[in-house]
Amino acid sequence: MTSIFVVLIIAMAVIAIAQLSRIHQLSNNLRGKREEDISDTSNKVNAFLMLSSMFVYFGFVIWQMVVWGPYMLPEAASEHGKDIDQLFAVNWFILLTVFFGVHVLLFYFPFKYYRRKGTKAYYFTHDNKLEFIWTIVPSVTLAGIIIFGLITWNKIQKTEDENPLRIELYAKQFDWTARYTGSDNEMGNANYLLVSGSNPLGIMTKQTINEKLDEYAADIAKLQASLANVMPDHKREEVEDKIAVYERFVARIMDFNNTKRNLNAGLDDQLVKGEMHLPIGKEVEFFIRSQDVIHSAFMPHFRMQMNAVPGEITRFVMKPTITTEEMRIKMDDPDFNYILLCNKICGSAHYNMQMDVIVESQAEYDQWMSEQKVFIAESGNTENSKENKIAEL
Ligand SMILES: [Cu+2]
Repeated sequence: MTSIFVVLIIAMAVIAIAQLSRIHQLSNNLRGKREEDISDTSNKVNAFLMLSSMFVYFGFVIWQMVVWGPYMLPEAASEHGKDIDQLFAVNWFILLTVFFGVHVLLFYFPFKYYRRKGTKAYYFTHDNKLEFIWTIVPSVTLAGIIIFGLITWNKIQKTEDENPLRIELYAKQFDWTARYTGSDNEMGNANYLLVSGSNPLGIMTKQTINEKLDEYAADIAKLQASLANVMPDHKREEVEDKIAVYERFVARIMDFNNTKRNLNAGLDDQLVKGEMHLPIGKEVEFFIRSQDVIHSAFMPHFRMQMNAVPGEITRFVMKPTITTEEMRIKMDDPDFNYILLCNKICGSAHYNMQMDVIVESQAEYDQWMSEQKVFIAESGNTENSKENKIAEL
């Protein structure tokens, strides 16, 4: 009932306004005034409103900067991070200069040049000098930003250390696994065809290859046996197709054995979850992979981010410069931890796809590393010493 009443009031108001403007128009006609005639006073009022909008707008922008400023990231905790921050600073400087410059002109000109009776607009078709300036200045500025960006890009793609710490960041819905190379400092090969419950990263060793081959042999045998049953033609075709696919997988997995890959490199790899440790001042070369969809390895405090793309290995080179302990003191927060996040919305639990990162002294790192299990132990093999395994091969 009330809603009908409200609608009625609104309708009446609209009709009243329409009638009022009609009366206004008619009275103007009677006085010989045309609709398009706008008084100087009304122009002047609009000009002042334009100028005051500028102050309100700038006030709002500056207020936002002050309010959100304290939530910016603390100082970069990596070597290249300083370059990234500098890149940001340069870009912000250019953006803010242009932003304030353009808006001053945008608001000030309507104020300065509002229409006055008797003045005529100045008119010109084009100006070569002006065109030249507004083409060259942005081109040079953009080229500068791009060159600066490329130099920084090279730094995060090139290792300086001859023997950097190599770590694989393996993404899947919805967690991270960090794989360390173990004592040989060589990351074992991996392939998605070898992924299984006991080998989530698909690491390539003699054992994981054979396990997978056995698994497929059993599956194929089962499928072939099922062909003896009576079944409709389309169903039979389906089974035969599946066998063909599995046989192709088998051929590719057999090939892992035949190629000259080092199948021992993966044996002592160390897989960790939940918490990843890094020694201070040591260059780290990250290899980033994904099992399912696109994820993104994001460590904001180190100014590091790189997509994890299925079927591809992406890289990022980084050297931490501030330990977790030092950062806790700097930030006056005893609970602070560096963090690895997923920065690509990858599904329902994306928000929780994270891992703590601890930066510590080499000695502390070595101690932690010595407590981490090696891959072979994870795959359920009882003889888990590397020597035994290699001897067996
Ligand atoms: Cu993700």
